[in-house]
Amino acid sequence: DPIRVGVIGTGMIGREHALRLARRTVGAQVVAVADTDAERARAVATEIGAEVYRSGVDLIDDVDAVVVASWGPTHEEYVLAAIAAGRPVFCEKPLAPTRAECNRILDAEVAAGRRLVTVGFMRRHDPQYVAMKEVVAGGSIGAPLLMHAAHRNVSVPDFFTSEMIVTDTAVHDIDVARWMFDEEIVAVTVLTGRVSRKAKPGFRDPQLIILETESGILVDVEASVNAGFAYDIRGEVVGEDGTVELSESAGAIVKRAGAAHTSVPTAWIERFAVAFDAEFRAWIDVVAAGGTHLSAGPTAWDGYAATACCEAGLESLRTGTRQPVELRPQPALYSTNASTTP
Ligand code: ISE
Repeated sequence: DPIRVGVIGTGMIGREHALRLARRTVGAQVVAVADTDAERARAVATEIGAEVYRSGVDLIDDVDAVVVASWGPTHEEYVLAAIAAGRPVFCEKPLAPTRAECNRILDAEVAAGRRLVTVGFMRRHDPQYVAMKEVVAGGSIGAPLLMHAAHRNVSVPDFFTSEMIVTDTAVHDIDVARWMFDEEIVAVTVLTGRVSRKAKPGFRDPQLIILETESGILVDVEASVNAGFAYDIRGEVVGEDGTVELSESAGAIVKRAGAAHTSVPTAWIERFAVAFDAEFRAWIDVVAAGGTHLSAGPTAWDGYAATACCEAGLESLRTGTRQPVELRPQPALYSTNASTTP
């Protein structure tokens, strides 16, 4: 029998996830959707033949597994309700915007004694990042010393703030750094300088974010959200004996008339399409296998740690100073395989 999924939140990413699960994920069926905007929920429900629920919490009892893609501040309520109902729950990033909310989710999951939560850090399923991690783990470039990353968005909506460059954009690079090196981040520094003329007044874009890991690996992340030209995601790990970087393009290169041309993506939906497919494949497989063993990819602990780094990043953005990241002791539930790819 297919896994009956309910999707809470049918905005941009929620609709995308609902369609992907309904149409492209073998073994999954989206039977229920909910959104505070009933019209929006109805439109998605019609596209995939799901039922509309008035509230996200009501939908949980009627499905096998839950996707939470609503606004970040609502995540805690839905994730806690799913844990209480014993339902596997895939929650979009952030797990929750504050560490206090994430703590309550960790406590609930620990009390339930099962890893029911998976967080939507899809880069862990991107073939290029996976290949890069294999090289780093394989040891051929020697001990990693540094990582350079760039995360460039074409543009962002009007509601986007300087803080969101940390919490909404660079949060992916924070998760990548933790996962790439299997280490926690111990300090975050956010630097801002000359502002892009394309940024709205008062907006601090671009940002240079420095992450320091437990063993002292330094990660610099350029986060720009008004780059204009492409959705450009770059990463390079520098080891003692060599480097490994994400390849520039998955497409073809055309050479003619004295020039080479290749297309570049302009949106995350396009750049990470394969990663989104793979993250749901992995999740549905785990849910179908009973959902009682390891979660499929990033856990609630990973969500908590990323939020803790973002809180430090926000403080650094405000004060201009380096901020340490202090994490609570890791509950035993997360100690095995907690930050590896399934
Ligand atoms: C968005 O929420 C994402 O998750 C994208 O991956 C990121 O590039 C973008 O900056 C965010 O706003």
